[in-house]
Amino acid sequence: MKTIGLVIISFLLGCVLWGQSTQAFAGDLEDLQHALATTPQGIQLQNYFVPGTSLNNHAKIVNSQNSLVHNTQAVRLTNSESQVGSIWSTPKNTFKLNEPQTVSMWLYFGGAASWVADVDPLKAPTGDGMAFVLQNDLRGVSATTQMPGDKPLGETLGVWGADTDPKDSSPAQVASSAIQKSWAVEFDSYINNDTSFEGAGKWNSFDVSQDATQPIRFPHIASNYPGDSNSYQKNKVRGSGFWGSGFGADVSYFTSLNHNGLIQGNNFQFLSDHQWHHFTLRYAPQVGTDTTKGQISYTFNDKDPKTGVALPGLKQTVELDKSKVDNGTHETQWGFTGATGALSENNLVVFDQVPDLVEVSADTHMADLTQGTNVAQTQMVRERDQVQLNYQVKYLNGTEKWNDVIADLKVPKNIALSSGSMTLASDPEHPATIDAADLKRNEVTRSITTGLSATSAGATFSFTGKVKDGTGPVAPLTSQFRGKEAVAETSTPEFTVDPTLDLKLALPSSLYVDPGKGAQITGKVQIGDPAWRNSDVHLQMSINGQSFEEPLKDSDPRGVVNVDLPATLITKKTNTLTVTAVGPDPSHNSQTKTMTIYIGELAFTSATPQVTFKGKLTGTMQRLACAQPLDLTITDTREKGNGWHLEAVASQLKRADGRALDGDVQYFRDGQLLSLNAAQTVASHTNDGVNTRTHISSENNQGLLLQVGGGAISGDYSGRVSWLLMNTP
Ligand SMILES: [Ca+2]
Ligand SMILES: [Ca+2]
Repeated sequence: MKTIGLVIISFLLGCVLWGQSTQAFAGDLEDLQHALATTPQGIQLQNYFVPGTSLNNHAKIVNSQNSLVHNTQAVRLTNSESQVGSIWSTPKNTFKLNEPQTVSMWLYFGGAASWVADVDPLKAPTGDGMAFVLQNDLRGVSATTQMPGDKPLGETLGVWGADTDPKDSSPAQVASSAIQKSWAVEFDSYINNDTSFEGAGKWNSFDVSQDATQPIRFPHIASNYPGDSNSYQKNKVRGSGFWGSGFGADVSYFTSLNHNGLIQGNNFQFLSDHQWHHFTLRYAPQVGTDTTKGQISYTFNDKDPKTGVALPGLKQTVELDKSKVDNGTHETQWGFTGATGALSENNLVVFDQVPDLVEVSADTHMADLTQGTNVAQTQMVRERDQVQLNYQVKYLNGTEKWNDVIADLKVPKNIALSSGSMTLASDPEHPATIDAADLKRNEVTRSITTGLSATSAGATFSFTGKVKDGTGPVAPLTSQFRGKEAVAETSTPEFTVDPTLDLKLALPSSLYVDPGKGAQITGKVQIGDPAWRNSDVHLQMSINGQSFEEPLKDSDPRGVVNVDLPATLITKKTNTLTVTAVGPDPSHNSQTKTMTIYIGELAFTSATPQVTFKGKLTGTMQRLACAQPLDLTITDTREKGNGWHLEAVASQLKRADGRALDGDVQYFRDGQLLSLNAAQTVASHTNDGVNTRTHISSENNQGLLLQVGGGAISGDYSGRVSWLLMNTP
């Protein structure tokens, strides 16, 4: 935004100045008080940051006014019109270019002042925003955009170059006025998209998009190198009217900024909405095997500001060319810059993790011990189930110990805790017990007095308890591990409490029935309530699209399931029956069990198609073995207790000329030879309900032989063996 009124936007400036004397200030102050009263939990900053020393710098470290947080400070970059603010890391808190780094924070961008009536959501009157900056500018903590005169140019955010020359502008000239040897990600809450002849070179065109299909219309987040001329585009604009008639003075230039890694909102409250927004920046010190580049991923709105619960957020990943920011030390100063022009904005930052001091993480695991489930996955427990909650904090790495860590843990109120312990990773054999009074409150605040470090890298708080009676959804609860150097937060999973299982149903998983026959379903329901009789419990069943219901029979022993399923419902080879037991109160039901009902059959499922016997006649009686193994498989999927037997009979073997062979086919079994001139039983079987297949093979010391008499004459003979499978044992 601009500080000198021009025709295009002076109407907006007029609005602001009109009531400025007391109301504007009151609006900003009110918003600032709101921001400080609602800061999320962060860390103390005075050891890690110093305000910039550039002219007109308004950045300050201020204390949170939120009584719910502890030892939290905020950076206040700007709090009124026509300000710049910058804050920079101290030497103990640099950004290391050759190491992984994580920085995470909460950002506040003010909002349309409450004293502006009828705020147009498409034109929120706020200031310009702020930028996260890595820099090795020779000016150090006094680095800022070089601006003509003493008025700050809001568009620059105090880090980008100044677009101030409409007649002889070049990207190199603009870049030279920026913070040098730097990389910045901007949080831009004001759209500077003036393409007019009159507005050119008046620091109001950075947000003019080079890509007409992706115009920048709303507040956004984007990154680039402020001191690099490749980050800017020079645009020519021609005047009209008198000057267009041929004199040379009718051309002006404006400069736009290349927005890399763009995350754009879809309204003007994307940034400036009187809310805190979480932002995480992760740096990896190489791209593949290329160590001249780093990779930066930044994610916006990755935590709910009210609950602290993690959200996916909006993410972009960009490459960092280290040569553009490194001065040979392989580290940079880092910090924030912000600026306002004619419109004001409270720009504030609260850090929960700064790079290189310590990197920490926390997570929660909730298990339903009764059901043996992970509640984060099932999102469900039942009344009276036993549950376990583990809160784990980890020290991942860092140059310092994580000091003064306080675990502030919250357990959902509908869990009655029975035990709790804290175990340090460095001393796993000696868990400390949590006091019963803390367990009763479902809240534990406990100091990890040893602190956490590379040698004492974590702690686990473990609680067990029982789900109280009362059904419904349970919202996530956020717990904190807050220490001097970082804050780690973790949330319990979102879940629902379902009614307890007063009824537990047990059924076999499958059943075979004979074709055309009904099925008898037998099982057991464990009835929890002694007042209920069998007939108070109904079985809701469904098979092949038909649903029906029937009560347990009072004539049966307690809890016995005994249902006759008619054959008309068993219409397929494989049928799925679902059964749920329901009590007199429909909120009490069992889990739904599924049973597969197969129609049984008795059949050959494989058979050797042909066997041959070969031999040299000797004029005496001979027995010839088959040249191929015999191989028959019989499948019986009928109900248990059914049997079958197999008979075999062979025709006489004949030559093509009709001459019969002197000899006969025999079956060898149990040391006996059975002539197949007449039908013989060669195998029999009774179904045990478990094994459905029987394999008859010549490898099992049985099979076919050809007995040839002494009068046989040579030739090719053929015949047939018939196998008869009978459904009786
Ligand atoms: Ca802007
Ligand atoms: Ca921008």
